[in-house]
Amino acid sequence: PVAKKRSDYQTPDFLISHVDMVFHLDVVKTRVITTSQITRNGQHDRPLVLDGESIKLVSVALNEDAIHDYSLNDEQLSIQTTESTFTLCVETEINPSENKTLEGLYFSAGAYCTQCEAEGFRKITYFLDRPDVLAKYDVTIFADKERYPHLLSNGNQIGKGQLDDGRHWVKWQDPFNKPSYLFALVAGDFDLLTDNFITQSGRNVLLELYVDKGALDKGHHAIASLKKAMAWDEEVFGLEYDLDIYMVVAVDFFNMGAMENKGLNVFNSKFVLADAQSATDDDFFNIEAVIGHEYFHNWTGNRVTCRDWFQLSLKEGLTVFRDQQFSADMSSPVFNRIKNVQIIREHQFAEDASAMAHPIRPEEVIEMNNFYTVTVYDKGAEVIRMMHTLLGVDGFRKGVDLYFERFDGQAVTCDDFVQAMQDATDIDLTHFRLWYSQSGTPKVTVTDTFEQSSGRYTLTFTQSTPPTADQAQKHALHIPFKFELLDQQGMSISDDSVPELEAKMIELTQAKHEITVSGLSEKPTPSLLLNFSAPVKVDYPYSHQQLSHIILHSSDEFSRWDASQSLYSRCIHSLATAPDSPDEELFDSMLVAVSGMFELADSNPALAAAMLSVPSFETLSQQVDEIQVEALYHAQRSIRNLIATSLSEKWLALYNKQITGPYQYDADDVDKRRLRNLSLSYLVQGDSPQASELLLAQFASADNMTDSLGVLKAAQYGPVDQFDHLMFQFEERWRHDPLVLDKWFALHANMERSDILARLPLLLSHEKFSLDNPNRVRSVLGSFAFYNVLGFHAIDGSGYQFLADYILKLNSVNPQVAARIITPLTQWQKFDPKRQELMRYQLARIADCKTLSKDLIEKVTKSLN
Ligand code: B3K
Ligand code: ZN
Repeated sequence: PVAKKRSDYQTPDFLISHVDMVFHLDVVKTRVITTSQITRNGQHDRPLVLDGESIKLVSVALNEDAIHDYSLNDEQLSIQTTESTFTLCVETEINPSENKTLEGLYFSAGAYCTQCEAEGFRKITYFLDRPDVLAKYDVTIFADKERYPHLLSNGNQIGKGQLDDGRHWVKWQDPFNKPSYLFALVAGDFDLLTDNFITQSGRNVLLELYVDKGALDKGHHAIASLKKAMAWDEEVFGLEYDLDIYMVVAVDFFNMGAMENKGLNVFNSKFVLADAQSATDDDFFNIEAVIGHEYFHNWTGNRVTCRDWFQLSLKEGLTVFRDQQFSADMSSPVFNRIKNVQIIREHQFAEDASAMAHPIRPEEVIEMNNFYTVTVYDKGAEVIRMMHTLLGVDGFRKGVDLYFERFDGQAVTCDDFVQAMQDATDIDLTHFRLWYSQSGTPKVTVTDTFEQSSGRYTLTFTQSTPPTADQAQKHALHIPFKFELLDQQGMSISDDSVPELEAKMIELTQAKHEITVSGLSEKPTPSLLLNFSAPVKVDYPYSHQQLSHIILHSSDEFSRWDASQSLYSRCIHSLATAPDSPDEELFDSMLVAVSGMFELADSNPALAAAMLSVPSFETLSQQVDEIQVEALYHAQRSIRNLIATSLSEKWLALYNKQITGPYQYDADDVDKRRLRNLSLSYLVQGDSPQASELLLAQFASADNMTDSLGVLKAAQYGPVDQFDHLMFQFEERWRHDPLVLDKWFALHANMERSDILARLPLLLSHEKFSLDNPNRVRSVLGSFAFYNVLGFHAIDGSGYQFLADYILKLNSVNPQVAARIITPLTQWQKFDPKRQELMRYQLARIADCKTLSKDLIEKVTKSLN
């Protein structure tokens, strides 16, 4: 396969104004008749070249005359014509039940469903399957009435009828122009939950949620979340929904989280269904976030879409930023910010350090589905956030308003967005645009000097970005770097002769910057990168006293948390490098700081819970040049044990204080459960005499999944027999519910056990496991590869081999899912030479496969270079 380059973009040779589609649904032989109104775009005599893949072409007619002199290959249908405006009718045949890729039209769990982004529409019909061809669609669906009472597509229902043979039909019309990737069709037998929303201009919007039969009660949270999202977008961005109906369908077989098809979102049921018994607080949170995300796409993605797929971050970075703001407004801003930053530090920094490094606007793509990444999404959102910081709340809103004023109904570029932000505010973003083309994680090194005699304090900021696999040369970026200086009382120092200090922000644009503050009586403590104002790493030689000072006094809650994490990291790395000579003084000061954090539990429980948690192995891995797997893993465990044992009384007291009534998903109770389960986990890790009793009591009395799962997660650190017993009971109770069983699968796959590789096959042959279902695959294989540190990275290479075996199996079932779970293998660069070799060996084995999908070819080839 050949890569497409961003620089090769050309406007389409033809445009399509209207599409009429007729579907005759059948499990093995679905017929699709697509009639398009086409016009030549400009003066040229090139043929009409349509995309099409894995479908059977039945017939082609141009202006109602059948034609046969077209040329056809595996990917394209070319038609030579001299007409400049014409009607093209294409009939295709599809086998939806054979389609395990879950892209295009597929049949699963008794229902038909489509997924077209990025390039799945071409698996339905021959078409100009690119986002800059926008058309209006009419869609008529025929299917058996009894089995498929609900026939859905985008827009408004404009007709329906009944045939004598038991089939019925429904016709839909979408009044908005849209690219083919936003097309959707669903047919099945569902339970339907309805509600309505009155927009700010007084229009009534019908809300419809389609779920599996019997799951109606689990839909209320999703509907409530949707209404919150609709109200929030009106309030914060002045954006109102534009159709009279908004449909959401939950399906069990889905490659990702959800899809923002116009007026007809399709969701992974994991991000819709919830009740207290079966869903955790995190599930409730994620449902609200994903429902919000897809809803926000209606403006940022659907009304204004991407010109080409290299611009994906135009809609994804912006929409992630919007969903992050929404979630922050719905609950605790600091807790949300911490979550966002953890994703960047655990996964995006790792991507930058790997063979898959790419800018938020990639330059070269073989398989577009490989670029729905943490870089495009989450770093993309950080880039939008930096503009928000530079422009301010009002400036940002003005920019977004201008963006819609200019581009509503069009397919545009990231540059168009930035230009609108600049034009609306007169803030020069020329240099800032480099964030779109430069990949990698910048490092800002900060040093300082203090001259006691004159009271002069100088801070020096130096930025540099290490080369990445895709790009050797790096330039200085425009970085909004927030900071403050704390005096010994913990007050933030101000000095109106130093504008950066007053603004608590310096805009770094060159390799080096310096600022000087005079007249200080003592050396201040700099609190750096407040609120994580840019997606960079910071290096400053903090003493542990300074970190403790920031933990107590920074005016920025995020930075208080961040300092706590630096302190833990320091302890863990110090123990990992010198396990035999622990730095007692450092550990003591850490323990003093930790014991102080307990005092926050009443006033700021969300922050307290985050501060009392040590950094993940993934975060720690990105802080070192070479990951020493066992040493780092055990050091992290030891520090947690130290915190657990040294403060066992505090943990017990904290546990006992978290009293909640019957389950409710509200901020106070969520915080309490979080602190309760965190305490429980430390009590078990610290081998507290009460641990077993508490585990069993909580397991027996829990009226909700958060507390039940909290028990299992904590029990991992306790006696094996007890853990096994609890897991057994859990499975007995939940084996009928696949979404809950996924949690059980994931816990199993993460277990720290020497025989883990003998246990995984048992999970994979579990009667509820299926390689066809992405949620199951992610729970077992994904959890193992991403999070089972000792198992996956076993020094005999068995973990790598195990994953590779299954990637080869998945290659022929679902290439998108295979290409996702291969990620940990593509991140070999930071491991020791022995492991690097073992990981590359498995990558090479995969590369040898003669029938490898484009998805895997792209990732494997890059990784082996
Ligand atoms: N836009 C979709 C993702 C499509 C992924 C295609 N492989 C969901 C989202 O970001 O909202
Ligand atoms: Zn999205």
